[in-house]
Amino acid sequence: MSARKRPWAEPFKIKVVESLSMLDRPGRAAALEQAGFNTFLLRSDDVYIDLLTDSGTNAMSDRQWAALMIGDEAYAGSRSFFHLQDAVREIYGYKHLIPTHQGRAAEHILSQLLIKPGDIIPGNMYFTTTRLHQELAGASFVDVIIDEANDPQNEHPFKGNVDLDKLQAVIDNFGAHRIPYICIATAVNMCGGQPLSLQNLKAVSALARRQGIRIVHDATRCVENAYMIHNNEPGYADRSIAEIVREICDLTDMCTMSSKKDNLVNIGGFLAANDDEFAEQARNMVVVYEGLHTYGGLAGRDMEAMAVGIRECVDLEHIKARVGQVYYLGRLLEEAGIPIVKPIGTHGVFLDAKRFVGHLSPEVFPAQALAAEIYLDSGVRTMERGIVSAGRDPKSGRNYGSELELVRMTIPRRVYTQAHMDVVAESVIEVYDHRRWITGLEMTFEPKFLRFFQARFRPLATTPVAQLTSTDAQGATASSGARHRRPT
Ligand code: PLI
Repeated sequence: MSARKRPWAEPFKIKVVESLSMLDRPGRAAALEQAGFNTFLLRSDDVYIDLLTDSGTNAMSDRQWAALMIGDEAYAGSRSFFHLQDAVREIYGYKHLIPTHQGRAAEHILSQLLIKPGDIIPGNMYFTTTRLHQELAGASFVDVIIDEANDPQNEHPFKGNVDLDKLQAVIDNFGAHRIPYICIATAVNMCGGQPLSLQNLKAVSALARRQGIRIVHDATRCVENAYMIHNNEPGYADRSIAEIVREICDLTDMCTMSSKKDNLVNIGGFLAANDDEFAEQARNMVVVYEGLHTYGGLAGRDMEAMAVGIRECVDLEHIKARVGQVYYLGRLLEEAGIPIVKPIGTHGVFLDAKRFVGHLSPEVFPAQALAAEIYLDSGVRTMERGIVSAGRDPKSGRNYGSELELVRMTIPRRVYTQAHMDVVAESVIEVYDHRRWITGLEMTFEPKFLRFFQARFRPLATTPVAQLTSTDAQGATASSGARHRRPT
């Protein structure tokens, strides 16, 4: 073999394709306006390359499609449930499985069962739906992630780690009796898809056990985290991805899962636990909100496809190519000097809007404006992960605020090619070259919950000329009246 052999290539060939179309620039401008400058409100037909999310947007394998045909659609005791239960036990190791239609349904049931008003949930950074369900059940979330996670330029290889001193301080302040569980996410989404190390998780687990506090694992991207441990944590290079996933799960008591990510399906999730009594209560609760405990809001065929996806996603060649593609895009941007979150994450490349559009202040939603601009430039859809996503404290009504102001370019699994990644990089570089002409936004509609999904914005009337260089300012004045005043 040549020493110049590339480190990864897709371990699949393509059997079915879906055509893409692209609106012209005036069409994209009209679509953006209609969507209230929120990429979540665009119609997918108006999108060229869709990097909004990696959730439910994966391409299933031929084996998963074949599995759909053997789904058992029985209301009760479906054979497909038992297939799924076997897969969850084999890969994740938890004893009890409660299927749900997606991750937030598992979060809802878990939060309602474990939280009482006034409780505190420490965790390694919030996730939007997870924190909302904790709050709706009466708890407050406290972030105990290491400080490095909030610095996009810090190259710590495990930025998802828990700061043990912060965790101990929360326990000392509030008392273990007010902490029903510690919420541990793998491959932490909101800070850029950053993994935690097994060394850190072992320490968290030991501390939690000493204090008699459970650990709830958000296992949504556990396989991606396991791959980073395999690559970067001493002692794990020879361990299989499945072994590492199992070691992570064994250090925790239960998990919530959105199977729409790692597990390679378009819909599905679950709650899984080792505790018999908790599982019995969850099985009872799932009947109220989702469906019988042997399907939990899923069709039998969905459970079959998930069972196959759970085993496929721990294949080393698969995960190497999946994360390899994210790195490919990240490196293109790094080489062009674009400010991105480092290290490159596992499920997407995150632009650092604070540095990308440094002339925009946080009140004018820099990351939201940047995501809109990228769509306008090329039809590439990305999303905001900053102050809009952070939302408001339900008690005080104040904006939570966010140290990180990011645009997430999330890569669906097995969907796009390297040429698509090149197109994305070209567009981001183009937008970067003209970044000074990007104006901020004002929010015109704010929904009560998870506002980033449905909020609407309008562009501020003028470019902040005072903050432009004199050459930039001339350009802005010359074409006054237009929002995007870059030269064409
Ligand atoms: O979208 P759901 O309800 O299947 O899953 C909720 C959820 C829970 N935890 C984590 C870490 C997630 O990333 C997550 C969903 N994430 C979405 C939709 C995303 O775009 O990242």
